[in-house]
Amino acid sequence: MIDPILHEDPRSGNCYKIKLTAALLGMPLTIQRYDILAGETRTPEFLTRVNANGRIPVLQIGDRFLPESNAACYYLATGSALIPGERFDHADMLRWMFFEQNSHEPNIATLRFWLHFIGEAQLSQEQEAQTMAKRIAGCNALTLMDRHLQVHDWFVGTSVTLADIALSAYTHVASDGGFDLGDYPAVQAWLARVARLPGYVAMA
Ligand SMILES: N[C@@H](CCC(=O)N[C@@H](CS)C(=O)NCC(=O)O)C(=O)O
Repeated sequence: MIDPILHEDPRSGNCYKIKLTAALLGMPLTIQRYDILAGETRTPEFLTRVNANGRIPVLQIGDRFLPESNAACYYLATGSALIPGERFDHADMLRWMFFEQNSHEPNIATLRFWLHFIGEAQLSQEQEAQTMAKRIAGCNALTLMDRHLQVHDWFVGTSVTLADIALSAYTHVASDGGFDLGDYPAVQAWLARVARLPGYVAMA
C-alpha cells in the first residue's frame, strides 16, 4: 500500500490530530508542508488539485484527497481500537468529534491563531469584536470537558478513542489562545494521560 500523504502546516492542531492518530497506530505518513500564513493553500494549483476549500489538513490516498481533520483520522483509524465497535460508543465518539468542530475548535483554535500567530495588535475590527464571545464559548467548552473528565478517564468508554485525539489537539495548546488550563484540573490530568500513550508524538 502507498503511504498516505498529509498536506499540512505543522503549526496547525487540525494537522497534528492526524499525525497523532498515525503515530498511535504505528502508521507511516509522508508529509507535504505548506505555509498557511503565506497563502500557500490558496493558490490556483492547490485549489484545483488538493482542496477547493483552500485549507489544510488534507490526507492524500493515491490520487484521492480527503480534507477535514476528523474525517482523515477516521480513515486512518478504521478497523483499529481507536474507534469503538459498540454501536452507542461509536456514535458517542462521533458526538465528541462533532462537538470539537462546532464548539471547541472555532473558539479555542481561532483565538490561538489570532493571538499567537497574527498578534493582538494586528487583528481586524471584526476579529476584535468577536474575541470576547469566542473566549466565553471556549471556556464553556473546557468546562463541559472538565465536568465529563471528573468522572471518566477518557471521553468514550474505558480507553483512548479518536474523540480524545480530536479534543486534545487544540486543548493542549489552549494557553496560546489565552486560556488558563489551571482552571480545568481534570482536563490537565487527561492531557497527561494522552501524553503517556505508547507511540505518542508531541506537536511540532
Ligand atoms: N474543519 C477543518 C478546518 C481546517 C482549517 O481551518 N484549516 C486551517 C488551518 S488549521 C487552514 O488551512 N487555514 C488556512 C486558510 O484558511 O487559508 C478541519 O478540521 O480540517
